[in-house]
Amino acid sequence: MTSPAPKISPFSTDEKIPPLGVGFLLSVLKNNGHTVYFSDEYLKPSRILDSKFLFKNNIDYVGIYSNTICFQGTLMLLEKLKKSRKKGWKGTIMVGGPHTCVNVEDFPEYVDYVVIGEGERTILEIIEGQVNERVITGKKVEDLDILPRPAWEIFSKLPYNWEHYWIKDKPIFTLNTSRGCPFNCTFCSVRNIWGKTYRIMSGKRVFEDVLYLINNYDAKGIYFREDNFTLNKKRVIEFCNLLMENKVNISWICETRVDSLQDLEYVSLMGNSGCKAFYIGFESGSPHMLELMNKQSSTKQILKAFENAHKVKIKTYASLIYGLPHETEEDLLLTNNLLKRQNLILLAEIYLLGFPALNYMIILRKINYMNLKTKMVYCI
Ligand code: B12
Ligand code: SF4
Repeated sequence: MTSPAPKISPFSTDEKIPPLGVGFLLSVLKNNGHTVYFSDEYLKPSRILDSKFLFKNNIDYVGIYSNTICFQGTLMLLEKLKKSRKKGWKGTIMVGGPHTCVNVEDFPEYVDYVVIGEGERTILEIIEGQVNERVITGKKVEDLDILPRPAWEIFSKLPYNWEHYWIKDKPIFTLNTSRGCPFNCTFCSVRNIWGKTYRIMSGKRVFEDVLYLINNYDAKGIYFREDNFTLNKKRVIEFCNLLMENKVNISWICETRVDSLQDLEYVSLMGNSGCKAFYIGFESGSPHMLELMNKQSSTKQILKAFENAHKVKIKTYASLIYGLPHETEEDLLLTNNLLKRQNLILLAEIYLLGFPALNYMIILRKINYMNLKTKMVYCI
């Protein structure tokens, strides 16, 4: 299960896309002969734990995905499981997901297993009775090519948002093909959760997954919803070439950093293979703030990245962070000046709030849909 979003929250929790991490776990379990049920409480809260579901279906393990914003929802699910135990349910409770990485002590004692980090190996070990500790750090999957595909057969039947405003056609599928980040931006929690080593699925594997989604679900577009899709040039080049050599006509979009977009030939190859837009975290137009954020990129690189993308007609969506300690009026002015020089389709303005166990943040994100003239506020 995922955890339901808070009913009232300053963060927007309305982007409903499949939880791919849980999807990997479902596939690993199914491939090892286990029967799985999935309830996406974030997509649509259900009353499954108030019913006789656990008893009727002889459920012996319940696993919950927990992130910080939805943590109250996790607690609510756990309370219901506790009540089921009082009524005689004998099952085991496991939790995993980002919140275990940042505040492991938050989980009540009656939770049997708290899995920090990657779950594919550990979830099987738990079910096979090989785990003795209550709090376990999941073993990292070094070669992501060995992972099964997320459980698309389950997700595809659910009412996720299968479209995206950057791609005309639908359905659009999301993929997550890398883990870890070698950078250490002060505002970001990814390194705390995934570690600094960047691990990837090969270009061939990514291509095969895209083809699978086209052939089985008539996918019209792919959104690589991951921290930095373009970091390993070799695999992205392999992926783009495979799309072109096999004449696969698919639109795709990804999330990236400016330093990955300095080489026009590379950016142009992505455009030729179907890339329609980049979501670029450039964060600030002030060298002083970039330095404080430890962003390891320069304003010169920002300008070059946007120039390269626009040269090959790839649209750009910029993400900025405001309100970090030490930001001055002058820094804001520099950011605004830089923004005026960009031809953005979207701008996400993110405001710092603070976050547990991170360098320092929860951030509010305000997105100005420049072309669409609508607004949205949410956080990363
Ligand atoms: C795509 C994405 C989304 C998507 C899909 C979320 C999802 N559930 O997959 C959407 C748009 C819905 C989303 C929303 C939000 N997101 Co988001 N998102 C991401 C992103 C970029 C990739 C997620 C992913 O696919 N990861 C890869 C998979 C393999 O990992 P995983 O999902 O964590 O699952 C693995 C393990 O955690 C573990 N595991 C997970 N569940 C369980 C359960 C059990 C029982 C076990 C044993 C193991 C286990 O095993 C899985 C496989 O290895 C991450 C950044 C990142 N690198 O992870 C941020 C990230 C997860 N999001 C984040 C945040 C803050 C949010 C929002 C609060 C933003 C908002 N709108 O305000 C909401 C929260 C709602 C929600 N339910 O997630 C933070 C979470 C930080 C935190 N401490 O909780 C992250 C880490 C980004 C960041 N920079 O900090 N997000
Ligand atoms: S913001 Fe991006 S580059 Fe920086 S640490 Fe987070 S994932 Fe890595």
